[in-house]
Amino acid sequence: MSQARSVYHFNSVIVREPSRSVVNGLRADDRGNPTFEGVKAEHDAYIAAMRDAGVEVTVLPALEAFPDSIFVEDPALVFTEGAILLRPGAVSRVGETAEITPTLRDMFETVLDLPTPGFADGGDVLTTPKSVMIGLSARTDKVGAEALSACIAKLGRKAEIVATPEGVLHFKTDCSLLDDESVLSTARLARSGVFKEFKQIIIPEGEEPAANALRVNDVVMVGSDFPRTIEMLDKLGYKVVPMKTTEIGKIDAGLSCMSLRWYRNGR
Ligand code: CIR
Repeated sequence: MSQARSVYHFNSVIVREPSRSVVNGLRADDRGNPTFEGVKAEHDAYIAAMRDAGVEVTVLPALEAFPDSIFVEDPALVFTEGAILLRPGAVSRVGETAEITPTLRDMFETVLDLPTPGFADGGDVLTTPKSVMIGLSARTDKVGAEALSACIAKLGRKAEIVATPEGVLHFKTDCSLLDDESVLSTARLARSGVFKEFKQIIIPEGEEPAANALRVNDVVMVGSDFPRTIEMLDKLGYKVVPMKTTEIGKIDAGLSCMSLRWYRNGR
């Protein structure tokens, strides 16, 4: 693993335009459909924020057949060393992997397939300087996590399989990396002890969805619906960029879900 470059130093991201069908995206609790226009506006702002953070953005076209395909983080995992094609744990999302494969084969020399059987979603993977953490969840099972660990090892990184709190969609629904030593975590995830080796910044009670923040280069993107989290991070000296996530939040998504991020050598 490179010591010189932080794991949140990116120069490339892939995103996918939302489809009109995004209004039918999966969700655990129904708080009403998001509007297409609202999701599109949040996505456009996300692309602009990525560019402002100094990243080259590849924008893929919408896929009407896959309502959740805007969340490109889930069907693949990318590192400077190569890409891994995953197998999403939700039946309606399995086909998203084949859709993103040609782009990844174009952009990466090394592309690994997650061996069968088993499932793994990218939303369950938190890359830190110490390890690549894989959270077991309703979307990522033990077989999938072990197969993914082996792929990660092939790319020269160390994986660690951990638990996701019961009822939480993805491991990263409840946490994000803030810098080389610090994580932002919900209290329920922190209680499990997975972040013992980190400085833990705990989300204020009632703002749990803010835990899916996103560090990109020198900024931390945080949902604008979470003022106490924004104020806390601001006081700690982070350069916070508030991002609207109200509409995507209705289909259980946050800021990491909408991109695949990596440092591409030679750019
Ligand atoms: C799903 O349930 O799959 C989508 N509605 C939300 C996916 C969010 N993705 C992520 O956290 N990586």
